[in-house]
This record gives sequence, structure tokens and C-alpha cells, in this order.
Amino acid sequence: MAEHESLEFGKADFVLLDNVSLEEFMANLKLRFEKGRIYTYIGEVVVSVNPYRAMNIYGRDTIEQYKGRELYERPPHLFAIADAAYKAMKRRNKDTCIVISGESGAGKTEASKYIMQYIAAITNPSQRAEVERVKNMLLKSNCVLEAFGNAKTNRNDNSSRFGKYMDINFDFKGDPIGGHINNYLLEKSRVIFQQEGERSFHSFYQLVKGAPDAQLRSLHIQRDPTAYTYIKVGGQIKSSINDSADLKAVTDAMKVIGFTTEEIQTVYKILATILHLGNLKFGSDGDVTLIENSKLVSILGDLLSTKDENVEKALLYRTVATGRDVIDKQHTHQEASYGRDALAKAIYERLFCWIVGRINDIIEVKNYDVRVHGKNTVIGVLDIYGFEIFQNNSFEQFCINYCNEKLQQLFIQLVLKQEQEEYQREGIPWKHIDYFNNQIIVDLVEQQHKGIFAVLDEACMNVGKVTDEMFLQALNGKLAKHAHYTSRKLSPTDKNLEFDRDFLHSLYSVVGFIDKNKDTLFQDFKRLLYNSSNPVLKAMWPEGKLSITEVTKRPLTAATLFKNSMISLVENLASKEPYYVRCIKPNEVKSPLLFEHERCKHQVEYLGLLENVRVRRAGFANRQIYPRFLQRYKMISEFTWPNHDLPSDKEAVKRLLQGCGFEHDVAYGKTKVFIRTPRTIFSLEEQRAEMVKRIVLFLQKVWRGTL
Ligand code: AD9
Ligand code: MG
Repeated sequence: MAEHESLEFGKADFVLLDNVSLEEFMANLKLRFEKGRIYTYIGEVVVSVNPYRAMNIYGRDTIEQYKGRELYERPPHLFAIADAAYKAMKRRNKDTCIVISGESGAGKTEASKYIMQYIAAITNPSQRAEVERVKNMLLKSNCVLEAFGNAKTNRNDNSSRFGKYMDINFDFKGDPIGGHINNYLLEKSRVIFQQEGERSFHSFYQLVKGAPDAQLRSLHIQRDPTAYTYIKVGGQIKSSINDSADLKAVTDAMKVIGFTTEEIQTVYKILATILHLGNLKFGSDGDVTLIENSKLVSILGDLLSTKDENVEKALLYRTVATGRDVIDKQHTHQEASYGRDALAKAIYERLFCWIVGRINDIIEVKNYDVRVHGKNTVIGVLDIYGFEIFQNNSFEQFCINYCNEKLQQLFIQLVLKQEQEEYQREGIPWKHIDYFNNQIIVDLVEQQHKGIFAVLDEACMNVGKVTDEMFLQALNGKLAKHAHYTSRKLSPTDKNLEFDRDFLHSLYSVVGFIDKNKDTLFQDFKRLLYNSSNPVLKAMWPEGKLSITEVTKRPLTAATLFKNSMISLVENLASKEPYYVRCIKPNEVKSPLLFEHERCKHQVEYLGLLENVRVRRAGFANRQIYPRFLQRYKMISEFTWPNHDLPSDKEAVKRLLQGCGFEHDVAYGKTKVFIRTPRTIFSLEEQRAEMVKRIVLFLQKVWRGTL
């Protein structure tokens, strides 16, 4: 427990509150925010409130203060949690992970960057060149991924529109030797559409505003974002973001990471392609669908390194197999527009995944021989898109919010449930602490056959035209009785799907669910891109080599892919020792001064923080099975050193702890001893270190014969 701060700043650990009530919790959180203390502990969990101003607490001097220290020795900080995860990894050879959660704009991405900076700063004391190179790349990768995966939304000017989990690999010395990034479902619909007040991904504005004139000319792009339909929909072209400075940083970062000039050029060609696609207009002449601004076709041909006529054909026709025949079927006006938009989204998504893949190729651990170097351990850092509710919530919000529910479930499993179950199993007197278990809501989304995703997939599987309304009807039929699903009566104007998530009351519109879930892209486009003479572009579309008659397998739907990726993410996190950062957004207006009580209370409630305090307060910071405990500490007690003659290890541990005067701070379970405060462990450790020193001195004297 951090006790070193003056009480004028409130309690540094919520566990120290006089009464564990929501009122006291909120009063402490507010007081600390107002005093500029944005971090507070719940045991080893960090609660962070977004300060919305630059804080002078991340510099080299602060890093030095936290390096190698124990949690309770310094004021609460992200660095302390990063250090704890690092120490556990280094000392105990454990894979650890830092899970950062909180709603959109609460400060997750910033926190993840500070954590990575801290780890980079405290490692590689011997300045090995290879390790420095790896660290530099890991840090630079953030800048690139943010350019392509983040955007201004109404909730956050730099909102992550993808989920990111990054493993940092360490060698036996505890120095970073590589990493791996997993990315989760990019919100690609943003490429063609943004809500009022929002922007598309930063990368587009960076290109248009920041690229040198000559480069823009070669891409046939004007220096005016309003000239491009796709990126002006949200109307937020002007913003406080400095896109041209950012472009330079991103391009430099790509070079440092090791993207070749050709690769970087292709990236910008793809961005330009998308901008031009958005301006492409279809018209008709009788039954024939036409491209009105055909000049764009030759620009696209040029950018995609393919023949103009191939571009035109892919935009206006699709190849269909009818029995043994293969014919070209002309798109209707509507189909052509649909195809164009699907192409733009798919190219961007593919580009993003390719960028992640390239970064992974470069940062992956190479030439590490476990037999020579020992086990390589990892620290994983998870920074996902936070919970969000907008005026209009669609498939993307549904997935993002489901992802947040999954992580909350993991927190419940690890922090609230398992902890209490262990006390019960061990026979430690324990009064159960109630909490809302959101498993029922997770099930509502992901359960086989009955969940919302399953109903959606079933609707998408039907042959023939299935509409969003039909999907909603199917949901209403299957889930009408579910306690957390409120079905809506359908009327021609009412296209909402209401889905009650207890604290998080959110309304989703089903419009577009079917289409986004099917996520079809005509095979003709894949072939077009695969046949490009630009090798980088071609490599992004390997499945384009299949002809129409070879494409038989129905691809997994977006919902199923997302669900599977979430399940494996949670399994991965659960296999590691977790550290938590719980971020809170203090107000809606990005003000450093405003602590909106109701908003914050709401977050404290749905994050289950009060329950966390209760479990933690009633619980024990440390536990060890009796033999292991004895093995480590037996030398500090005359009753146990070198061996004990008590009837059991449990009895021996009791005698040892009584002798040290820690009786009040421990409880004895069936197989384990439970220690309430970390300080007791530190004290045991100190005594042990002292004894080890004495024993070594003693042995040295014996050897030298001076005893
Ligand atoms: V989202 O789910 O990706 O939409 P995040 O990631 O939770 O969201 P982010 O880290 O992007 O939020 O923080 C939002 C903004 O708050 C930042 O752009 C900063 O302007 C501000 N912020 C957040 N944390 C800090 C901080 N520790 N110090 C100063 C901060 N400003
Ligand atoms: Mg973010």
C-alpha cells in the first residue's frame, strides 16, 4: 500500500478508505484528480483519470524514481505497474500482461505508450546495439499504426479504430529482443463514411496536407481534402491535428522500421487510389452502366500498375459461373457503387494488415536459441478501442462494445471470482462479495446457436435476399425473453435493435449488419489487384490468383472472425500474469478542470472498481504453498533452520511467522499460507537476504580456515 503521500492528496490506495462506499470512493477520486494526482491504486491495479493536460510526470527523473522499486515505495504511477510486470517477468520467469481498459478517450493509448517508454528506458543497461534497434522499432511502430488505425471521433481526437495487443519478448537478461503485434478488427467503414464531426483515418489527411507537391502531382492528388468525397463526409477537415508534421514523423518511422522506398510509395499510392475511388461516379445509358468521370480510370490504372481497361471492367462487371459457363455480368448502377465502396474499404483494411505484418516480420525474435539463452519471456500490452455509444451505433460499435465486455469478464474471472473461490477452497473465513457478473451479456452476444452473432450468421447464410429487418425479426423471435435484450416492435420507420446491457444502456441500429457481416468483395477486384505489376500490391492479394470456378468455400463472417479472435485473445491473456490499468474519462469536453461526478460514477460502477476494493481489502496480497514458503524462508527462524521437527510444514510455517511477529497479518489455508500486506513479504525478504549474507560470510570463513 502506498502510504508515503501526504493525506492532502487523498488516499493513494482505495484500500485505505475509511469506509468502502461509492461516496467515499468518488470523493477520493475527485480530490486526487483536482490535486493533479491522476493515479490511484487498488492494491496492484492502477486507476487512472485522464488529466487532459500535459503532466510533468513521465520524464527521465521520474523513471529513475520507479526503476526497480516496489509498488508501495513511491506514489501511484503507471511506471510502478510496468516495473512490477517487468520484475515478475525477470525474477520469476513469468509471462505477464498489462491490460488497459476504459471507455473511448479515457487514456488507454497514452498509457500504453508510457508503459512501453518506461520498459524501453529501464532495459539494456549495457547499450547493446541490437537491443537498442529493437526498442526503437517497437516504439516507432506506435506512430505508424496510429496514423493508419486512428481517427478523430466525436469522443476522442485520436481514437483507436482497431484493437492492439503487443507482445514484447525479452531474453534471459531481461532485455527486449523482439515483439509481435496482433491487431483486431479495424473499423473500415470509416474509409467511406464518417459521422458528423468526425474524420477518416489520419493517414489520408496527412497525405493530402503534408506530402511534397511533386509527390502529390505523381499521385494526381490536389492539396485540398475537401476535394475528396470519402474523407469529407464528417465535415471535420479542419482540426487541431498537425497532419503535415505527423506525415513526416510517420514516413521517418516507416524508414527506421525498415519499410523500403518502394513499399512506402505503394502505401501512398493505395491511399491515393482510395481517394480517387471515392470520387468515381457511375451513370447509365439505357441499360448500360457507365463511369462518368472516365479520366479517373486511367489514374487508377496508373496507381495500381494495371491496365485501364482491367480497372474499368472490374468496376462495371463481375464474373459469374453458371454451371460450366463463366460469363461477365454487368453491374447495375447500385451494384457498381456498392462494389466501389467495398473495394475502397477492403484495400484499406488489407493495407493496414499488411503494415502490421511487415512490422511483425521486422520485429520478430530472430536467432534466439533457447538451449543457449534460456527461456524467452514476454510482457503483453493490450490497448483496445474503448466502449463507445454514439447517436447512431452500428455493427462496429456492437463489436467494440462486445470486446470491452469480454475484457470485463476476464477481469471478473481473474480479480473477483477466482480470488474469492480460492479463499473458499482453502477454508479461509470469507464473506462473499457481490458483483455484477456480465457473463450473461457476453453469452447473449457470442453463445453458439442462440447468441446475437449466431443469429446474424444464420441470417447471412440464407440463400436469397436477406434484409436487416429480417435479421431483426429473427433476433426478436429468438431473444424476446432474454433478460438483457429488449426487442422492438417493427414498423417501417423503426429500424433499431435495442439491447440492454445493464449499466451500459445502448441502442444499436441493425442497418448494415448483414452487409458488414458478410463482408463480400467481388473476386474480380481481388484478381485485378493480384495481377498488378506492382509486386508489393500483388503480394497483398494472394487469393486473387484463384479463378471464379475455384472460389467455392464460403469465407467466415466478420462476426465469427471477430468472436474467434476475442476468444483467443482472452485465452492468451488468461495464460499470463495480469496487471491492470483502469482508465476513467473525467468529462465529455476534454477539460483538465472538470470532474463530472455522474459520468465518473457510472464508469466506476461498470468497471466494478468498488467490488475490486472490497475483495482486495478483505483479501491477501500474497499466497504460497507451505513447502515453497518454507524452502525460501526457513533460514530466518531457529525453529525451521536447517530442518524442522514439527508435525507438518503448515505447523512449521506457523511457528516461523509467530516468531517473526507477523501472526496478525496472515491466515492459514489448507495448502497455502495467505499474507495480507506486501510489507510483510518485503520484511521476510529483507531478513532472508541478511541471513544469506551471514551464511555466505560464515562459509567463506570456514573455507579459509579462519573460523
Ligand atoms: V479510444 O478508446 O482509442 O477512443 P483512449 O485510447 O482511451 O481512447 P487516448 O489515450 O487516445 O484515449 O487519450 C485521449 C486523449 O486524452 C489524448 O489524445 C490526450 O490528449 C489525452 N490524454 C490521455 N492520457 C493522458 C495523459 N496521461 N496525459 C495527458 C492525456 N493527456
Ligand atoms: Mg486508444
